[in-house]
Amino acid sequence: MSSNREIKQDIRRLAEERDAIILAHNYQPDEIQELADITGDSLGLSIAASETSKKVIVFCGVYFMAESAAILSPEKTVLLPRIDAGCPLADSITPQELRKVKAQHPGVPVVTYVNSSADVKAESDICCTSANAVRVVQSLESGEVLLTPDRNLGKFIASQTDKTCHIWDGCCCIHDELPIEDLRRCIEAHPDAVVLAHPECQPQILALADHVLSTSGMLNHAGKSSEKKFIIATEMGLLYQLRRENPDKEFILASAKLLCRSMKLTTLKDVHRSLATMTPIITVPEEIRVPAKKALDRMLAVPRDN
Ligand code: CIZ
Repeated sequence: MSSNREIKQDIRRLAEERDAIILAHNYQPDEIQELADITGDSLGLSIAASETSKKVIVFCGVYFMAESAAILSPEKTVLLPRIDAGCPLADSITPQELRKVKAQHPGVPVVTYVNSSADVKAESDICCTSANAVRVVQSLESGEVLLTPDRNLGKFIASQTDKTCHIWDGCCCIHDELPIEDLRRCIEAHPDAVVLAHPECQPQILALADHVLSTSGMLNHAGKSSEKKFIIATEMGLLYQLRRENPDKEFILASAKLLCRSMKLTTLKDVHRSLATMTPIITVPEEIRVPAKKALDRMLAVPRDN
């Protein structure tokens, strides 16, 4: 049996041979993030994938993330080392269900969180991330919006805008089920810590947070802040980058329950097998890819805050 060091060396050799770049989401296991050429959030990684000259993208994450890379880079081969790495939030709405809701609200623009399947994006007017959701909604002329699929992100957006928000009832069970007692205990034990919470958490969790941020927002904030201690309310994988980039600061996970099993499926052996066999390849049919890309492109065209 090869050691992790040998497997990593062989992955590097294969990546070179295949002209591949290895991307790892912020929630991946530590050894996968350590191995990756680039780590980040799902959209940031897909944009990085579209900008690289490499022909093969190894996406260490979950299914919808590899789909996003395939939507933005149809000319590249996108590998997802674990084909069974799904996302219950993305699965919480089907395109058929979305079409039904759209029929109930004719003319109301659909804003879909990037944590969704390609065919749901294809039925949407514009995408958003947890970092730009409020800005995307504010950029729309309509006074009414349909927000899918995350109800907690939807409620957070609704709290930040005067627009009428119709919210789909999906959620990320990891963020949604964060026990408030765990967070309260953490705050009591570390009253000097700054609380950073992800908008996929329930409103009563966000009410206890100092800042509501995406994973990239948390990394930016922690890096720039003069504060030294943070309580983190998102999936535990983010602690790897937070600690690596800020060795002088302390990061405390709000609850030991913040663990996504799907995100933790990928192993070094899976990455090795994927590169050796060039499977499983993720593709998105053109009739879905083109409208899904339009929804992503509309989001990317929304001006950023200065
Ligand atoms: O979109 C992503 O990458 C996720 C799952 C969360 C975030 O806030 O970055």
